[in-house]
Amino acid sequence: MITNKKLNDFIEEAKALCQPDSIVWIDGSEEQLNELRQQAVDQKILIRLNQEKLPGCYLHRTTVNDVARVEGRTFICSKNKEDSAPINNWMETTEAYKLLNGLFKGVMKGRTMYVIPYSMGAVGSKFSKIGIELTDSIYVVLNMAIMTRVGNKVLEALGDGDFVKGLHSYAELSEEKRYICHFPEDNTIMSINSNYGGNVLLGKKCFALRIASYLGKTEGWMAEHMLILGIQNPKGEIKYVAAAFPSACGKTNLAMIIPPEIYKKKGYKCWCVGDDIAWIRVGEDGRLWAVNPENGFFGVAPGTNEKSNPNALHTTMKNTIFTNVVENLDDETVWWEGLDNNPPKNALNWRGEKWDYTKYDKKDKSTCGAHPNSRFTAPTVNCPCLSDQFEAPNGVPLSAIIFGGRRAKTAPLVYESRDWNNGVFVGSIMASETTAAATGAVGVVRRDPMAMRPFVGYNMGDYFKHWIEMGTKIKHQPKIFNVNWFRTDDNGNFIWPGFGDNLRVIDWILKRCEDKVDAVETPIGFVPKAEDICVEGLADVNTDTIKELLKVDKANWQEEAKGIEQFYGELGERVPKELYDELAKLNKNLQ
Ligand code: GTP
Ligand code: SPV
Ligand code: MN
Repeated sequence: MITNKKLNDFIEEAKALCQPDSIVWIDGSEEQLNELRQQAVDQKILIRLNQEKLPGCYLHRTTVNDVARVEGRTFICSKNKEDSAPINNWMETTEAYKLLNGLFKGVMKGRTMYVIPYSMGAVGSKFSKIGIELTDSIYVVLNMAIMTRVGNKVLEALGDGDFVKGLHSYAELSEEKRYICHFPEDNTIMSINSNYGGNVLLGKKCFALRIASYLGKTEGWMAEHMLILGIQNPKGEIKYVAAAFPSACGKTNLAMIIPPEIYKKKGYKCWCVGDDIAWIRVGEDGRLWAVNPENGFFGVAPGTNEKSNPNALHTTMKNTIFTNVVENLDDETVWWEGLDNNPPKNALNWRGEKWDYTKYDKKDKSTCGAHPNSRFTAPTVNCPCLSDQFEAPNGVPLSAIIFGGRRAKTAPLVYESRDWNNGVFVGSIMASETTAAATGAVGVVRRDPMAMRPFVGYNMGDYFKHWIEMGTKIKHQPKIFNVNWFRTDDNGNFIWPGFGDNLRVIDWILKRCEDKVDAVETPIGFVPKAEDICVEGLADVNTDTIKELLKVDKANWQEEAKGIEQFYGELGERVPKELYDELAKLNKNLQ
């Protein structure tokens, strides 16, 4: 018997609105999930893969018009426009409910409505928060059961407490009627006409970033699009960093990094706490502490291989749902571009069409077997390098915050901000080439402050202000850095090897945090002395290459400063004065 009145009302209202034939509560048991997996297979929602090679693994194909987050159809609804706009799409709250209630009317006729009680963060932990997602999609249920903690234990922890309401229907998967709407002022999310990842797994971007960022502003903490990584040195000490990179710019890869040979030999080890989202609070000791509220990885498949990210690959070997990858018909396994050099000969592409690997042309994305934004949904427990602090109730203390984007030019391999406010400025001016993680053009440079452009649940200027204010509450502030793994040469090739070798840069960052190494001052902040980035064991990189990677080109940065000024202008009058002061300092340094 559920005594939570808000929960009972929510379900009654959703039932009256959506008119499902039946209601099923997700209890979190393997038994029930197995039944649902079987139903999904019977209904051709999932394909059961080779259970010897990939036990507990399934393949799903979305409809072709539903393969990524849809930023153009994602809304932050509030009473006043300025509380959401200008970066977010805005809808007035009452108008939005009217529109959505129209779309949801009778939408679940003939279908089952699943009730998913889920916890972001370990169940019952004092920083965790609870959501209820109502959905007609078995795919959503099975993914949420990997990405979050679900079931009766969550209901028990909820008791008569408060939760985030989420209502989802895949409806008719119509692109024109697709809406992903957030009501931060009401703790509510409504999502309709999609069945893809970030649009529908409401615990993830919708709750843990958009709604949570708003809660964080009101309650004095932060919800960020960040991985959390532990680096263990030869003495056995573990330091933690959090890093914000835009979608498909390397968070999962850095979160599961394997040290290069020379570091391994010295005794370095790396531990993954989270790969996408961090909830960050000021601890009693005056440091920042970070928790990963998720329980699974929703990772980019293409490019994941035994060399680039063996930990991710191993994580996907059991109990994983693959979405929009290649189906190998000979042995019922999966494949994607960049997995290995043996594309399957008898295969279906992500659209479910017969796929001829010999016609594959790297430059023509339409010949790809797997969609560039194809993904795996895998449980965190599968991860060989999962940190033993993963469920620590207070999280892990942060030594450094790292921002980073995908920039062919301009941004150096790494630089350090001068202080907290300057670091907030560095985050606020982040720019990155767009990727396949959202619909729209790929490879266009756009401003993506703190990698949160698509995920801030309120006004961006207010979000910057919140960062500045948090700084005043942190007695022991972590240092703030910016990295760029993606600088290219004149032929468009990446200069920096990236992946495991990124530890060489993190190593410098940690040394800076402990005042163990010098730096060179530039107009934008501190860069390493080239010889302080360890290049031992690297084939194509020497100290001259590092010099090249660290170059701060004045003319490029003068252009950049103009772009920043324009961007701040677009954000409107809520951009805090502190950041305009930082911009003025940058301009002065560039003269
Ligand atoms: P979301 O899940 O969308 O938030 O993405 P993410 O930030 O976790 O990105 P992910 O680690 O999945 O990497 C995305 C793409 O960038 C993959 O194709 C990777 O192979 C590539 N990538 C990651 N790290 C590096 C790197 O250090 N260098 C280069 N050149 N590519 C990288
Ligand atoms: C991202 O796009 O940043 C993701 C994938 O992590 S999604 O969950 O679809 O947002
Ligand atoms: Mn992400």
